[in-house]
Amino acid sequence: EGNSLNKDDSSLETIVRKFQDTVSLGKKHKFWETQPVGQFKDAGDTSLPEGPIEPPTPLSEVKQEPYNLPSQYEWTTCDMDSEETCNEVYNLLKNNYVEDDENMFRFNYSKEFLRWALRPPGFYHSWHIGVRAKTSKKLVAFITGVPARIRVRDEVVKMAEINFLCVHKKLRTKRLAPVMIKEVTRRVHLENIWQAAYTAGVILPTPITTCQYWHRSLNPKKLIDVGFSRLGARMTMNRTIKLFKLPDSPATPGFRKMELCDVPAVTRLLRNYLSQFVVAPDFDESDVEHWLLPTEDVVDSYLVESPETHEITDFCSFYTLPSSILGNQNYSSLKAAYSYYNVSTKTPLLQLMNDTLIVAKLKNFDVFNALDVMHNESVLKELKFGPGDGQLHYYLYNYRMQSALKPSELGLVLL
Ligand code: MYA
Repeated sequence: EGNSLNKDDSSLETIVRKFQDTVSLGKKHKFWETQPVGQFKDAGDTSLPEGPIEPPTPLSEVKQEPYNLPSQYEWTTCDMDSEETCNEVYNLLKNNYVEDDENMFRFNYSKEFLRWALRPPGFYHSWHIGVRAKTSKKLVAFITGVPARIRVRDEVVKMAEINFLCVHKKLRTKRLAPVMIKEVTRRVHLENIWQAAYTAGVILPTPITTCQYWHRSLNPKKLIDVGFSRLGARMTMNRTIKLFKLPDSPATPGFRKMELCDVPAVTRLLRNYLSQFVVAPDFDESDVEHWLLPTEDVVDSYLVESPETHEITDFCSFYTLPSSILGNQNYSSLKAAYSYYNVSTKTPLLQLMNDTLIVAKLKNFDVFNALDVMHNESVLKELKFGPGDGQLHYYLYNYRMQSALKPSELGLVLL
């Protein structure tokens, strides 16, 4: 889950958020205190080693039956190949998934996106978990995992990436989420996997790092009209439109869309680049083919092929995640692109990202979002990104980090 919808920052919101974070750090977490995750009370205790918190148990000792749900509900495995099931998941999320703090926007992951996100190489059907009402069969909750190899320093760890945790609005605060988390954990354990990675907009015990979203307006008039951004001080609409204007086409010679035949070269480029970060995915060619080969309206990838040597020297990508605009007369959907993995070796990152903005604009996106992970921070301001109002916390399950990372030490982007 990449999971906080973020509008332009405003100081009151920032103050409120910092206050809420402070409250959260002192709060009791009845569920999370029972889980093998870094606990707030252990922060700064350097005697605790980095690595797994609990050892794996023999598979025969993993609970064989699902956890108990309240009697009106039952577990279901969601087959995302089924058009009908995929529709149900899509609609549950469309109506009940992540909103911004002011409930103006809600993530609207497309069906194609959900299929892509949930069916990477080696995925398990059993990790696509739904909850239905027994009598009506209505889908009321969802949580998913997909397998990934994630490197932490020099250790490659098999993990589950957990995402799309959602409980229907009418069933909130009934402690359903902890049951769902325990059930996905059980099913991950059954595959002999003992660690997980996830992100959330809320503070839980204990983030490995806290990132910020930045936004680059591509269609400033619409963004202002729908309340995503505000007209700056001493700015007119015309000045603002001019400020965010971009060239009509990318500037870098040899800049082109990634193709299937590029998978080996992109894999080499990306593996080499990601090796510098403390936490990053360990992508092989099949992962790159799945996660980075362009898929219409889901993921876009471009690269720079040297016109002389035909060497592939640079790479950039973004995924498509629109949000529903709640209660606006004129617009119902915000088209957002999210920066994914970028590698610059020859083309400066600034120029590479500027070309990415140009193609995103040509594809009619309203806004381009990026986290301050990897080397992003160094180019965001100059590219006219502004900081968002939400934060995205990254977590590992059953893996302790000695101390928090800087966002720039993180080489992982979750969806
Ligand atoms: S993050 C996206 C989460 N989804 C949304 O924000 C959508 C809108 N909200 C909802 O649908 C509900 O509010 C949810 C909570 C379902 C979020 N991650 O049932 P409750 C804890 C983890 O009464 P509800 C994403 O998808 C909360 O602190 N825990 O609450 C990644 C409290 O525990 P404690 C969360 O509001 C998910 C308990 O739940 C989250 O009805 C990663 C309250 O339960 C959250 N985002 O439902 C999941 N929000 O008392 C963890 C609340 O202790 C995976 N809570 O504070 C862990 C790894 C598992 C695999 C391990 C394998 C080895």
